[in-house]
Amino acid sequence: MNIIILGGDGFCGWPTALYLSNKGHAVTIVDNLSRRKIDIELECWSLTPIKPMGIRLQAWKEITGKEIDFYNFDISKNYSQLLNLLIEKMPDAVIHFAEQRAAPYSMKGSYGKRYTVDNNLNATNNLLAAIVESNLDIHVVHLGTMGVYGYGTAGMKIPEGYLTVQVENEHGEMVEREILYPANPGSIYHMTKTQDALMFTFYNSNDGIRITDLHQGIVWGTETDETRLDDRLINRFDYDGDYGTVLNRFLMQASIDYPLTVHGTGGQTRAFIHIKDTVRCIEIALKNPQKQGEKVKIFNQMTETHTVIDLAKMISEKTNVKINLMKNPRNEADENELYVENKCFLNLGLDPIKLEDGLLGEVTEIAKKYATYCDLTKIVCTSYWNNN
Ligand code: NAD
Ligand code: USQ
Repeated sequence: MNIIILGGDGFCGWPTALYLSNKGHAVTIVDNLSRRKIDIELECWSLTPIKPMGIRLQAWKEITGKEIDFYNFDISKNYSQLLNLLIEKMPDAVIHFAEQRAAPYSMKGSYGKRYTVDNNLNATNNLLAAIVESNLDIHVVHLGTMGVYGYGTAGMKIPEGYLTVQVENEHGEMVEREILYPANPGSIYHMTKTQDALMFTFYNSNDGIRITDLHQGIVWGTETDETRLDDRLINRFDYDGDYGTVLNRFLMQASIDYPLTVHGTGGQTRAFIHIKDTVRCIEIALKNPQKQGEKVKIFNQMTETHTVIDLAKMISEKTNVKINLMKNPRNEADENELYVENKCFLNLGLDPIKLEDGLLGEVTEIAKKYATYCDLTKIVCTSYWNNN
Protein backbone atom coordinates (compact mmCIF):
# COMPACT_ATOMS: atom_id res chain seq x y z
CA MET A 1 0.00 0.00 0.00
CA ASN A 2 1.00 3.60 -0.54
CA ILE A 3 0.54 5.35 2.83
CA ILE A 4 0.96 8.92 4.08
CA ILE A 5 1.43 9.26 7.84
CA LEU A 6 0.54 12.69 9.22
CA GLY A 7 2.33 13.20 12.56
CA GLY A 8 4.86 10.45 11.81
CA ASP A 9 7.57 11.91 14.05
CA GLY A 10 5.46 11.44 17.20
CA PHE A 11 5.20 8.77 19.89
CA CYS A 12 2.62 6.66 18.02
CA GLY A 13 3.42 7.84 14.48
CA TRP A 14 7.12 6.96 14.40
CA PRO A 15 6.79 3.28 15.38
CA THR A 16 3.81 2.99 13.01
CA ALA A 17 5.88 4.39 10.13
CA LEU A 18 8.69 1.89 10.79
CA TYR A 19 6.31 -1.05 11.24
CA LEU A 20 4.47 -0.35 7.97
CA SER A 21 7.69 0.39 6.06
CA ASN A 22 9.13 -2.90 7.31
CA LYS A 23 6.06 -4.71 5.99
CA GLY A 24 6.87 -3.38 2.51
CA HIS A 25 4.43 -0.47 2.30
CA ALA A 26 5.57 2.80 0.66
CA VAL A 27 5.54 5.27 3.57
CA THR A 28 5.64 9.07 3.51
CA ILE A 29 5.77 11.05 6.75
CA VAL A 30 4.43 14.59 7.10
CA ASP A 31 5.23 16.34 10.38
CA ASN A 32 5.90 19.99 11.29
CA LEU A 33 7.93 18.90 14.33
CA SER A 34 5.58 20.95 16.54
CA ARG A 35 5.90 18.37 19.33
CA ARG A 36 9.69 18.87 19.40
CA LYS A 37 9.09 22.65 19.50
CA ILE A 38 6.74 22.20 22.48
CA ASP A 39 9.60 20.35 24.23
CA ILE A 40 11.64 23.54 23.86
CA GLU A 41 8.74 25.70 25.07
CA LEU A 42 8.18 23.49 28.15
CA GLU A 43 11.94 23.08 28.70
CA CYS A 44 11.48 19.35 29.05
CA TRP A 45 12.63 16.70 26.60
CA SER A 46 11.76 13.10 25.86
CA LEU A 47 13.42 10.88 28.49
CA THR A 48 14.83 8.81 25.65
CA PRO A 49 17.32 10.68 23.44
CA ILE A 50 15.32 10.81 20.20
CA LYS A 51 17.32 11.70 17.12
CA PRO A 52 16.50 14.35 14.49
CA MET A 53 14.33 13.10 11.63
CA GLY A 54 17.24 13.09 9.12
CA ILE A 55 19.28 10.76 11.36
CA ARG A 56 16.26 8.56 12.08
CA LEU A 57 15.55 8.07 8.37
CA GLN A 58 19.20 7.54 7.45
CA ALA A 59 19.51 4.87 10.17
CA TRP A 60 16.36 3.13 8.89
CA LYS A 61 17.78 3.08 5.35
CA GLU A 62 21.16 1.74 6.54
CA ILE A 63 19.58 -1.06 8.57
CA THR A 64 16.73 -2.17 6.33
CA GLY A 65 17.52 -0.71 2.91
CA LYS A 66 14.05 0.87 3.00
CA GLU A 67 13.39 4.57 2.42
CA ILE A 68 10.74 6.71 4.07
CA ASP A 69 9.99 10.12 2.53
CA PHE A 70 9.63 13.09 4.87
CA TYR A 71 7.89 16.45 4.43
CA ASN A 72 8.09 19.12 7.12
CA PHE A 73 4.99 21.32 7.01
CA ASP A 74 1.98 22.28 9.10
CA ILE A 75 -1.15 20.52 7.81
CA SER A 76 -3.41 22.91 9.73
CA LYS A 77 -1.98 25.89 7.79
CA ASN A 78 -0.40 24.69 4.53
CA TYR A 79 -3.48 23.48 2.70
CA SER A 80 -2.03 23.74 -0.82
CA GLN A 81 1.05 21.74 0.14
CA LEU A 82 -1.15 19.02 1.60
CA LEU A 83 -3.39 18.93 -1.48
CA ASN A 84 -0.39 18.84 -3.86
CA LEU A 85 1.20 16.02 -1.86
CA LEU A 86 -2.00 13.94 -2.10
CA ILE A 87 -2.18 14.54 -5.86
CA GLU A 88 1.53 13.68 -6.29
CA LYS A 89 1.58 10.56 -4.10
CA MET A 90 -1.96 9.28 -4.74
CA PRO A 91 -1.97 7.33 -1.44
CA ASP A 92 -4.28 4.41 -0.76
CA ALA A 93 -4.53 5.56 2.86
CA VAL A 94 -3.66 8.51 5.08
CA ILE A 95 -3.10 7.87 8.79
CA HIS A 96 -3.85 11.02 10.78
CA PHE A 97 -1.92 11.38 14.06
CA ALA A 98 -1.12 15.09 13.59
CA GLU A 99 -2.86 16.76 16.51
CA GLN A 100 -1.92 18.34 19.85
CA ARG A 101 -2.63 15.37 22.08
CA ALA A 102 -2.04 16.35 25.71
CA ALA A 103 -5.10 17.18 27.82
CA PRO A 104 -3.04 19.15 30.42
CA TYR A 105 -1.32 21.21 27.69
CA SER A 106 -4.74 22.01 26.21
CA MET A 107 -5.87 23.30 29.63
CA LYS A 108 -2.77 25.38 30.46
CA GLY A 109 -4.50 28.66 29.68
CA SER A 110 -5.98 30.50 26.75
CA TYR A 111 -2.91 29.86 24.56
CA GLY A 112 -3.10 26.08 25.04
CA LYS A 113 -6.87 26.08 24.44
CA ARG A 114 -6.71 28.21 21.29
CA TYR A 115 -3.68 26.44 19.84
CA THR A 116 -5.21 22.99 20.41
CA VAL A 117 -8.53 23.94 18.80
CA ASP A 118 -6.91 25.80 15.86
CA ASN A 119 -4.37 23.06 15.21
CA ASN A 120 -6.54 19.99 15.63
CA LEU A 121 -9.72 21.13 13.93
CA ASN A 122 -7.97 22.81 10.99
CA ALA A 123 -5.67 19.80 10.54
CA THR A 124 -8.62 17.43 10.26
CA ASN A 125 -10.73 19.73 8.12
CA ASN A 126 -7.82 20.48 5.76
CA LEU A 127 -7.18 16.77 5.28
CA LEU A 128 -10.82 16.02 4.49
CA ALA A 129 -11.27 19.05 2.21
CA ALA A 130 -8.04 18.18 0.36
CA ILE A 131 -9.21 14.61 -0.22
CA VAL A 132 -12.47 15.94 -1.70
CA GLU A 133 -10.59 18.42 -3.91
CA SER A 134 -8.09 15.78 -5.04
CA ASN A 135 -10.93 13.54 -6.28
CA LEU A 136 -8.94 10.55 -4.99
CA ASP A 137 -10.45 7.59 -3.17
CA ILE A 138 -8.31 7.62 0.00
CA HIS A 139 -9.04 5.68 3.18
CA VAL A 140 -8.51 7.92 6.24
CA VAL A 141 -7.45 6.23 9.48
CA HIS A 142 -7.68 8.73 12.34
CA LEU A 143 -6.40 8.38 15.88
CA GLY A 144 -9.22 9.43 18.16
CA THR A 145 -9.63 8.82 21.87
CA MET A 146 -11.69 6.87 24.37
CA GLY A 147 -12.17 10.24 26.07
CA VAL A 148 -14.80 11.27 23.49
CA TYR A 149 -17.30 9.16 25.44
CA GLY A 150 -16.43 10.49 28.87
CA TYR A 151 -15.52 7.68 31.22
CA GLY A 152 -18.89 6.90 32.77
CA THR A 153 -21.12 4.03 31.84
CA ALA A 154 -24.86 3.59 31.88
CA GLY A 155 -24.53 0.07 33.27
CA MET A 156 -23.57 -1.16 29.80
CA LYS A 157 -20.42 -1.56 27.77
CA ILE A 158 -19.46 1.58 25.83
CA PRO A 159 -20.21 0.53 22.25
CA GLU A 160 -17.89 1.13 19.31
CA GLY A 161 -19.03 4.61 18.38
CA TYR A 162 -22.75 4.21 17.80
CA LEU A 163 -25.75 3.80 20.06
CA THR A 164 -29.21 2.57 19.11
CA VAL A 165 -31.85 4.69 20.85
CA GLN A 166 -35.62 4.65 20.92
CA VAL A 167 -37.60 7.88 21.12
CA GLU A 168 -41.35 8.45 21.25
CA ASN A 169 -42.71 10.51 18.35
CA GLU A 170 -45.75 12.84 18.53
CA HIS A 171 -48.10 9.89 17.69
CA GLY A 172 -46.90 7.95 20.72
CA GLU A 173 -44.99 5.48 18.53
CA MET A 174 -41.49 4.35 19.42
CA VAL A 175 -38.97 5.20 16.71
CA GLU A 176 -35.54 3.60 16.61
CA ARG A 177 -32.44 5.55 15.52
CA GLU A 178 -28.73 4.95 15.52
CA ILE A 179 -26.78 7.95 16.80
CA LEU A 180 -23.14 8.73 17.57
CA TYR A 181 -22.55 7.82 21.24
CA PRO A 182 -23.13 11.12 23.13
CA ALA A 183 -19.93 13.15 23.35
CA ASN A 184 -18.72 13.98 26.84
CA PRO A 185 -15.21 15.46 26.63
CA GLY A 186 -13.19 16.15 29.78
CA SER A 187 -10.69 18.64 28.35
CA ILE A 188 -10.28 21.01 25.41
CA TYR A 189 -8.08 18.37 23.77
CA HIS A 190 -10.74 15.67 24.14
CA MET A 191 -13.34 18.18 22.88
CA THR A 192 -11.40 18.58 19.61
CA LYS A 193 -11.67 14.82 19.09
CA THR A 194 -15.46 14.92 19.55
CA GLN A 195 -15.58 17.66 16.90
CA ASP A 196 -13.35 15.61 14.59
CA ALA A 197 -16.00 12.88 14.86
CA LEU A 198 -18.69 15.27 13.55
CA MET A 199 -16.47 16.29 10.64
CA PHE A 200 -15.97 12.63 9.78
CA THR A 201 -19.73 12.01 9.82
CA PHE A 202 -20.33 14.99 7.55
CA TYR A 203 -17.57 14.31 4.98
CA ASN A 204 -18.49 10.63 4.95
CA SER A 205 -22.18 11.26 4.22
CA ASN A 206 -21.69 14.28 1.95
CA ASP A 207 -18.58 13.26 0.00
CA GLY A 208 -18.38 9.53 0.54
CA ILE A 209 -14.91 9.66 2.15
CA ARG A 210 -14.02 6.31 3.69
CA ILE A 211 -12.95 6.93 7.29
CA THR A 212 -11.97 4.73 10.22
CA ASP A 213 -11.85 6.52 13.59
CA LEU A 214 -9.84 4.65 16.22
CA HIS A 215 -10.98 5.57 19.72
CA GLN A 216 -7.74 4.75 21.44
CA GLY A 217 -7.07 4.36 25.16
CA ILE A 218 -3.91 5.48 26.95
CA VAL A 219 -0.84 4.10 25.21
CA TRP A 220 1.93 2.65 27.36
CA GLY A 221 5.35 1.20 26.55
CA THR A 222 8.04 2.75 24.36
CA GLU A 223 9.71 0.36 22.02
CA THR A 224 8.55 -1.84 19.17
CA ASP A 225 10.57 -4.48 17.32
CA GLU A 226 11.54 -1.86 14.73
CA THR A 227 12.51 1.02 17.07
CA ARG A 228 14.70 -1.46 18.95
CA LEU A 229 16.82 -2.20 15.89
CA ASP A 230 19.18 0.73 16.50
CA ASP A 231 19.64 3.44 19.17
CA ARG A 232 19.04 6.07 16.51
CA LEU A 233 15.50 4.72 15.99
CA ILE A 234 14.46 4.98 19.65
CA ASN A 235 10.93 6.19 20.31
CA ARG A 236 10.07 9.19 22.46
CA PHE A 237 9.13 8.75 26.15
CA ASP A 238 7.21 11.61 27.76
CA TYR A 239 7.29 11.74 31.55
CA ASP A 240 6.45 15.37 32.36
CA GLY A 241 3.24 16.67 33.91
CA ASP A 242 1.81 17.78 30.55
CA TYR A 243 2.67 15.05 28.06
CA GLY A 244 3.57 12.06 30.22
CA THR A 245 0.69 9.59 30.44
CA VAL A 246 -0.13 7.88 33.67
CA LEU A 247 1.31 4.38 33.34
CA ASN A 248 4.59 5.41 31.68
CA ARG A 249 4.91 8.20 34.27
CA PHE A 250 4.46 5.76 37.15
CA LEU A 251 7.01 3.34 35.67
CA MET A 252 9.53 6.15 35.24
CA GLN A 253 8.83 7.47 38.74
CA ALA A 254 9.30 3.98 40.22
CA SER A 255 12.63 3.63 38.44
CA ILE A 256 14.00 6.70 40.27
CA ASP A 257 12.12 5.99 43.55
CA TYR A 258 9.92 9.09 43.16
CA PRO A 259 6.58 8.68 45.02
CA LEU A 260 3.87 7.87 42.47
CA THR A 261 1.81 10.95 41.59
CA VAL A 262 -1.76 9.68 41.99
CA HIS A 263 -4.35 12.41 41.30
CA GLY A 264 -7.09 12.45 43.94
CA THR A 265 -8.07 9.01 45.22
CA GLY A 266 -6.90 7.28 42.05
CA GLY A 267 -10.39 5.84 41.57
CA GLN A 268 -10.41 6.97 37.92
CA THR A 269 -10.73 3.98 35.61
CA ARG A 270 -9.09 4.31 32.20
CA ALA A 271 -8.50 2.14 29.13
CA PHE A 272 -4.98 1.11 28.10
CA ILE A 273 -3.14 -0.33 25.10
CA HIS A 274 0.53 -1.17 24.51
CA ILE A 275 2.37 0.72 21.74
CA LYS A 276 3.02 -2.57 19.91
CA ASP A 277 -0.73 -3.15 19.77
CA THR A 278 -1.29 0.42 18.56
CA VAL A 279 0.75 -0.29 15.43
CA ARG A 280 -0.92 -3.69 14.91
CA CYS A 281 -4.40 -2.18 15.24
CA ILE A 282 -3.55 0.44 12.63
CA GLU A 283 -2.41 -2.28 10.24
CA ILE A 284 -5.68 -4.16 10.85
CA ALA A 285 -7.68 -0.98 10.22
CA LEU A 286 -5.78 -0.38 6.95
CA LYS A 287 -6.52 -3.92 5.79
CA ASN A 288 -10.22 -3.60 6.57
CA PRO A 289 -11.42 -0.32 5.06
CA GLN A 290 -15.13 0.16 4.72
CA LYS A 291 -16.73 -0.20 1.34
CA GLN A 292 -17.92 2.82 -0.62
CA GLY A 293 -21.15 4.13 0.88
CA GLU A 294 -20.56 2.64 4.33
CA LYS A 295 -20.73 4.91 7.38
CA VAL A 296 -17.63 5.90 9.39
CA LYS A 297 -16.13 2.83 11.06
CA ILE A 298 -15.38 3.35 14.73
CA PHE A 299 -13.19 0.92 16.68
CA ASN A 300 -12.44 1.12 20.39
CA GLN A 301 -8.67 0.68 20.34
CA MET A 302 -7.95 -0.51 23.86
CA THR A 303 -7.16 -3.85 25.42
CA GLU A 304 -7.73 -3.52 29.20
CA THR A 305 -9.02 -1.13 31.85
CA HIS A 306 -7.56 -0.31 35.27
CA THR A 307 -8.02 2.24 38.01
CA VAL A 308 -5.13 4.63 38.54
CA ILE A 309 -4.75 3.49 42.16
CA ASP A 310 -4.60 -0.18 41.14
CA LEU A 311 -1.80 0.60 38.71
CA ALA A 312 0.03 2.54 41.44
CA LYS A 313 -0.38 -0.33 43.94
CA MET A 314 0.79 -2.91 41.42
CA ILE A 315 3.94 -0.91 40.65
CA SER A 316 4.52 -0.09 44.32
CA GLU A 317 4.34 -3.78 45.27
CA LYS A 318 6.92 -4.66 42.62
CA THR A 319 9.33 -1.81 43.39
CA ASN A 320 8.60 -0.61 46.98
CA VAL A 321 8.11 2.95 45.72
CA LYS A 322 5.72 5.04 47.85
CA ILE A 323 2.36 6.33 46.61
CA ASN A 324 1.54 10.04 46.91
CA LEU A 325 -2.19 10.88 46.78
CA MET A 326 -2.15 14.45 45.44
CA LYS A 327 -4.83 17.11 44.97
CA ASN A 328 -6.23 16.42 41.51
CA PRO A 329 -5.32 19.25 39.09
CA ARG A 330 -8.12 18.10 36.77
CA ASN A 331 -11.86 18.51 36.90
CA GLU A 332 -12.83 14.84 36.62
CA ALA A 333 -14.85 12.27 38.56
CA ASP A 334 -12.90 10.90 41.55
CA GLU A 335 -14.16 7.43 40.76
CA ASN A 336 -15.77 5.81 37.75
CA GLU A 337 -16.48 2.41 36.33
CA LEU A 338 -15.59 1.78 32.71
CA TYR A 339 -16.80 -1.11 30.57
CA VAL A 340 -15.72 -0.95 26.96
CA GLU A 341 -16.67 -3.01 23.94
CA ASN A 342 -13.58 -3.88 21.85
CA LYS A 343 -14.85 -6.82 19.80
CA CYS A 344 -14.01 -5.24 16.41
CA PHE A 345 -10.24 -5.61 16.76
CA LEU A 346 -10.45 -8.94 18.60
CA ASN A 347 -12.67 -10.35 15.85
CA LEU A 348 -10.18 -9.12 13.25
CA GLY A 349 -7.37 -11.07 14.92
CA LEU A 350 -5.77 -8.79 17.52
CA ASP A 351 -4.02 -10.86 20.22
CA PRO A 352 -3.51 -8.21 22.90
CA ILE A 353 -0.41 -7.60 24.99
CA LYS A 354 -1.43 -7.30 28.65
CA LEU A 355 0.22 -5.54 31.57
CA GLU A 356 0.86 -8.97 33.06
CA ASP A 357 2.93 -9.99 30.01
CA GLY A 358 6.07 -8.67 31.67
CA LEU A 359 6.50 -5.57 29.56
CA LEU A 360 6.17 -3.33 32.61
CA GLY A 361 9.71 -4.38 33.51
CA GLU A 362 10.91 -3.59 30.02
CA VAL A 363 9.59 -0.03 30.28
CA THR A 364 11.17 0.37 33.71
CA GLU A 365 14.50 -0.76 32.20
CA ILE A 366 14.24 1.99 29.55
CA ALA A 367 13.34 4.52 32.25
CA LYS A 368 16.28 3.41 34.42
CA LYS A 369 18.70 3.53 31.51
CA TYR A 370 17.84 7.15 30.75
CA ALA A 371 17.05 8.31 34.31
CA THR A 372 19.84 10.90 34.23
CA TYR A 373 17.87 12.81 31.57
CA CYS A 374 14.94 13.25 34.00
CA ASP A 375 14.27 16.77 35.30
CA LEU A 376 12.57 16.24 38.68
CA THR A 377 11.00 19.71 38.56
CA LYS A 378 8.93 18.69 35.51
CA ILE A 379 7.25 15.66 37.04
CA VAL A 380 4.31 17.16 38.91
CA CYS A 381 1.42 18.34 36.74
CA THR A 382 1.12 22.13 37.06
CA SER A 383 -1.69 22.54 34.56
CA TYR A 384 -5.00 23.10 36.37
CA TRP A 385 -8.44 22.65 34.85
CA ASN A 386 -9.80 25.68 36.76
CA ASN A 387 -9.03 27.91 39.72
CA ASN A 388 -11.15 26.04 42.31
P1 NAD B 1 2.66 13.14 19.59
O1 NAD B 1 2.47 14.55 20.04
O2 NAD B 1 3.86 12.40 20.08
O3 NAD B 1 2.64 13.07 17.99
C1 NAD B 1 1.87 13.91 17.18
C2 NAD B 1 2.76 14.35 16.01
O4 NAD B 1 1.98 15.18 15.15
C3 NAD B 1 3.96 15.18 16.48
O5 NAD B 1 5.15 14.66 15.93
C4 NAD B 1 3.66 16.59 15.99
O6 NAD B 1 4.84 17.31 15.66
C5 NAD B 1 2.76 16.32 14.79
N1 NAD B 1 1.82 17.41 14.49
C6 NAD B 1 0.92 17.98 15.35
N2 NAD B 1 0.21 18.93 14.72
C7 NAD B 1 0.66 18.96 13.43
C8 NAD B 1 0.34 19.74 12.30
N3 NAD B 1 -0.59 20.71 12.37
N4 NAD B 1 0.99 19.50 11.13
C9 NAD B 1 1.94 18.53 11.04
N5 NAD B 1 2.31 17.77 12.09
C10 NAD B 1 1.67 17.98 13.28
O7 NAD B 1 1.33 12.35 19.98
P2 NAD B 1 1.07 10.78 19.98
O8 NAD B 1 1.11 10.31 21.38
O9 NAD B 1 1.90 10.12 18.95
O10 NAD B 1 -0.45 10.76 19.52
C11 NAD B 1 -0.78 10.63 18.14
C12 NAD B 1 -2.29 10.65 17.98
O11 NAD B 1 -2.83 9.55 18.72
C13 NAD B 1 -2.93 11.92 18.53
O12 NAD B 1 -3.92 12.37 17.66
C14 NAD B 1 -3.54 11.48 19.85
O13 NAD B 1 -4.69 12.21 20.12
C15 NAD B 1 -3.84 10.01 19.61
N6 NAD B 1 -3.79 9.24 20.87
C16 NAD B 1 -2.64 9.17 21.61
C17 NAD B 1 -2.64 8.44 22.82
C18 NAD B 1 -1.43 8.33 23.69
O14 NAD B 1 -1.55 7.77 24.80
N7 NAD B 1 -0.27 8.82 23.26
C19 NAD B 1 -3.83 7.79 23.22
C20 NAD B 1 -4.98 7.90 22.44
C21 NAD B 1 -4.96 8.62 21.25
N1 USQ C 1 -3.17 10.74 36.37
C1 USQ C 1 -2.68 10.56 37.66
N2 USQ C 1 -1.38 10.85 37.89
C2 USQ C 1 -0.53 11.26 36.91
C3 USQ C 1 -1.02 11.43 35.60
C4 USQ C 1 -2.35 11.16 35.36
O1 USQ C 1 -3.40 10.17 38.56
O2 USQ C 1 0.64 11.48 37.21
C5 USQ C 1 -4.58 10.43 36.09
C6 USQ C 1 -5.33 11.58 35.44
O3 USQ C 1 -5.85 12.48 36.40
C7 USQ C 1 -6.40 10.83 34.67
C8 USQ C 1 -5.70 9.53 34.26
O4 USQ C 1 -4.59 9.39 35.14
O5 USQ C 1 -7.45 10.50 35.50
C9 USQ C 1 -5.22 9.49 32.82
O6 USQ C 1 -4.36 10.59 32.57
P1 USQ C 1 -3.33 10.54 31.34
O7 USQ C 1 -2.56 11.82 31.35
O8 USQ C 1 -2.59 9.26 31.38
O9 USQ C 1 -4.31 10.44 30.08
P2 USQ C 1 -5.23 11.51 29.33
O10 USQ C 1 -5.06 12.87 29.85
O11 USQ C 1 -6.62 10.98 29.28
O12 USQ C 1 -4.66 11.51 27.85
C10 USQ C 1 -3.97 10.40 27.26
C11 USQ C 1 -3.30 10.91 25.99
C12 USQ C 1 -4.40 11.37 25.01
C13 USQ C 1 -5.37 10.22 24.78
C14 USQ C 1 -5.95 9.70 26.09
C15 USQ C 1 -6.74 8.42 25.88
O13 USQ C 1 -2.43 11.99 26.27
O14 USQ C 1 -3.78 11.76 23.79
O15 USQ C 1 -6.43 10.65 23.95
O16 USQ C 1 -4.86 9.34 26.97
S1 USQ C 1 -8.10 8.27 26.99
O17 USQ C 1 -7.62 8.58 28.36
O18 USQ C 1 -8.58 6.91 26.92
O19 USQ C 1 -9.09 9.24 26.60
